Amino acid sequence: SSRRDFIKISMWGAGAAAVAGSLYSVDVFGGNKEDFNYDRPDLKRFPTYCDVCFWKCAGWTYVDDKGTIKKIIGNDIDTHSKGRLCTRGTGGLGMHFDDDRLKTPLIRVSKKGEKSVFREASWEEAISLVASKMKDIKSKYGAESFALLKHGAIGSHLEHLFSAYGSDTVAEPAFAQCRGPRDEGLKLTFGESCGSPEATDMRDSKCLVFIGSHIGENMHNSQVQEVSEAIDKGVTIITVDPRLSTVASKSKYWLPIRPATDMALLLAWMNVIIFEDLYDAAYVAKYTTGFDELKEHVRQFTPEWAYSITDLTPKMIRDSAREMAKAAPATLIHPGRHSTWYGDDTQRTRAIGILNALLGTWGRRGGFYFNEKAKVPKYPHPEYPEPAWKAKDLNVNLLFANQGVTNEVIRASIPGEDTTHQVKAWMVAGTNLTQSVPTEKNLMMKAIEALEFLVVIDIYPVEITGYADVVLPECSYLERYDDLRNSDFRTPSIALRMPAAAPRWESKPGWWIGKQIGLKLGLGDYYKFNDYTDILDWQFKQMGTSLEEMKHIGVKNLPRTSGPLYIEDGAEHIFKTDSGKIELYSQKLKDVGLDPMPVYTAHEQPPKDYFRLNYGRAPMHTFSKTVNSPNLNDLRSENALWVNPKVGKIWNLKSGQPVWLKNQDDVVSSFPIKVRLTERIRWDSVYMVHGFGQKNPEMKRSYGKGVNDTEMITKLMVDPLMGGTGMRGNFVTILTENPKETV
Ligand code: MGD
Ligand code: SF4
Repeated sequence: SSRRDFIKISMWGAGAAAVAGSLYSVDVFGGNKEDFNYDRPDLKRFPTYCDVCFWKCAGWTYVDDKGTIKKIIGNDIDTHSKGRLCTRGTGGLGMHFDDDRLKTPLIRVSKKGEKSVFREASWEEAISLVASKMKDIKSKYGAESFALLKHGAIGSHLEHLFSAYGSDTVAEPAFAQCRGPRDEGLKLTFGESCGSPEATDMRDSKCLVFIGSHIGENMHNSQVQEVSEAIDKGVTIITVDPRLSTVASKSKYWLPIRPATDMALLLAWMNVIIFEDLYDAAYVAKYTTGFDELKEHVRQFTPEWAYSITDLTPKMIRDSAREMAKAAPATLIHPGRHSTWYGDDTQRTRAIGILNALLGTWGRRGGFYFNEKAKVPKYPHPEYPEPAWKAKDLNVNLLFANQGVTNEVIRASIPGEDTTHQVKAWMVAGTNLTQSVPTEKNLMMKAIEALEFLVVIDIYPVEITGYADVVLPECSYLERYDDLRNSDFRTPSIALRMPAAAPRWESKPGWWIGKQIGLKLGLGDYYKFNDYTDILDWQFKQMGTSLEEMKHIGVKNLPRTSGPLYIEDGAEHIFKTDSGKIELYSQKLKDVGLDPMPVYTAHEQPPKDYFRLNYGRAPMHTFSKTVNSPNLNDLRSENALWVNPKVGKIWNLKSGQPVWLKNQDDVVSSFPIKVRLTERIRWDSVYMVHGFGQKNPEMKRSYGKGVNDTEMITKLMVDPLMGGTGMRGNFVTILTENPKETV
């Protein structure tokens, strides 16, 4: 069918490639800051904050007198990033220089049943078309039927547009495919989540526990810096991971758990901590509720019980629990981030929260601190209209989904599905949806096929653009203003992102795109500014600075006003839960018929000749966002399949050998992946880095390199509390020949 054929795209519009030759000859890998001569008279610097991941570290972009960006480095005064950028941030210049980027607006010319062909269009034509479709959908079905699926900086610009237009049908993969279960699990326990950046006080931790959280490979700048600071100070690390991750290799205890059994370990740890009297009795008595019920509940979950489930010896479970208690309250059992694993993820996070509470670490030095961000004044605009329904109304059975769930929006887009409301059109911005939201039974494709209109805003011709009716090219973060960064950290700080270079080709900033569509929709009252600088200057002035000053300093650190970082010894503290206490036992869950305390459920293990598909991150990449970036692609251009050497021997596999994967639903990978034999993975699992296996040939560096894990994830374990997409219950077998060629 038409939209599916885009992989064969033959033409992106004549002239699309006729652009300035490669500008890519910069000093991005100058290595240390010292290696680069910043005093060159021809250099100017512009403040920015990094957009390569969602950590938002502040930096300076250096530009020479020809207007060519030469280098990007951290902003020394930025408390949030401690003045440094990670490899990806330093390599962020690749997003500016990449000649594979989208260059002009594109309009689809092929009809259904033909292969996808686009033609170049002017902004005027493309924006008029988008606005007329938005009007059309609104008059036929109501504005709510137009959904916004977004991620990243452009999100707030388009949310403003959608709110003014009358739709709150908004969702992003950062919730139901990432940290939703963690955030909801912590809210149910402590009344609030740990935020982003996580309010983890790791620099002062004496014991750090990572459960599947592979910090270092999962690169969040200041977290990694704090872990290394803690290592220098002699922290004890305990890592629970079926794979010897980088942080596992730095650990005193590596617990190579049988995948999908973490809940059994967490319950056994609670058993040891309670029955060996290792918990913080004063903290538990003062700040928690439900301890007696919890004690009875975990009585049966001994380390001996957990042994046969987890493959971890009772001694290992006891020793590691005692180690945690010894360092408490400066012990941090990290709640992780990407937590959509097995469908009981909100409850698993509750178990992690409960363990932290038993050790008295919430609101304590070396555990969790109380973060604070600045109050940013809202630029005035008329009231938004009240939509007839909201994205949340699609989550009928998901009582603890406090925002839109991508998969529910997708389901609501398929005629005949049992949903409360119908979605007819999508705007997809800053998210490569087909790769970031796995679905069952090909629901993603069914939804895309059924849409009356799909507009995609991206900087790259990623897979999802191939299904669009209109594609709009955003410029890279180094070429635009965006909202100010408002960091949620130990102390608040704000940062400015401003352009260091003009947008390349015809690309435009997200705020500009939102405004132009808004104007065409007759929403001018919501856009009473000329340039985004008007908004920024207005906000900065009320926060004690100005755009002019921020251009010179980049970051403004503000004083903390919300009170102490930690609960002072014995002080009263009201938690934001119904009871005002940390809820070890949740009446709220009980009242709606759900488990008030976490329970262990056995999950399916791989059938014969199949391996559990495990996936994660690499330090030089952020999902699929970076895989085509010239310099980051140069560091790693494809993913590899980690296989245990014992399996390699039985299956006669060699390192470097290309193989194809087939999953439990007989889905075969589009491309091969090279084997990497390593003792670092258990025999029952394979592992790969997420983000590779790009399907659009226009992504020249990354096309066809490695396997896309999402393609192999066709069975979901949905979290009944908040709709999280549990992705780790999929099994693959290894094929040494391309089955498509042998049939
Ligand atoms: P990416 O796949 O990197 O992440 O999901 P996404 O947010 O979809 O896609 C980012 C998109 O933004 C790319 O298309 C990129 O080209 C585009 N982009 C980059 N810069 C800009 C810009 O300045 N402007 C615009 N408009 N677009 C830009 C991430 C999500 O995926 C998350 S947060 C997690 S934790 C999950 N991880 C995950 C996984 O590990 N495995 C599987 N199978 N699925 C996952 N889904 C989730
Ligand atoms: Fe950029 Fe790295 Fe900071 Fe993420 S952690 S914002 S990629 S410098």
